[in-house]
Amino acid sequence: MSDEQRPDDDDGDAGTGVVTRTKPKTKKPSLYKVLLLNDDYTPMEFVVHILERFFNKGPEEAMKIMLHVHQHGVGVCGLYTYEVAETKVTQVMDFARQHQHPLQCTMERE
Ligand code: TYC
Repeated sequence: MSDEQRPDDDDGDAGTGVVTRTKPKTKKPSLYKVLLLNDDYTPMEFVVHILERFFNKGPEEAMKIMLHVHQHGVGVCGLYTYEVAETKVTQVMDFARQHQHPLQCTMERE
């Protein structure tokens, strides 16, 4: 059937269409930095342990991050989706409180 012969559909636009998306549109999740803050009381070894235990850092990387926080006041432990970052912050804050250290951990959108 030619274009001239084909009956028009009833939407009144004589068959002009809208291009439809074939690939489903996906959104990348926002990432959040989990930050450790320096203080004068939390032992250095405790901070290194936190970085190994909750952020899966090796001993050398953990030491490097701890010293960065000690010297600069704040440092990034890792980048995570919102819920994972929130869980890390809670785990660190609970663990520090259990050991009566004033260590502070927060998160910030990348
Ligand atoms: N400033 C602490 C000390 O001298 C060590 C420390 C490092 C504390 C990093 C907190 O997030 C921190 N014992």
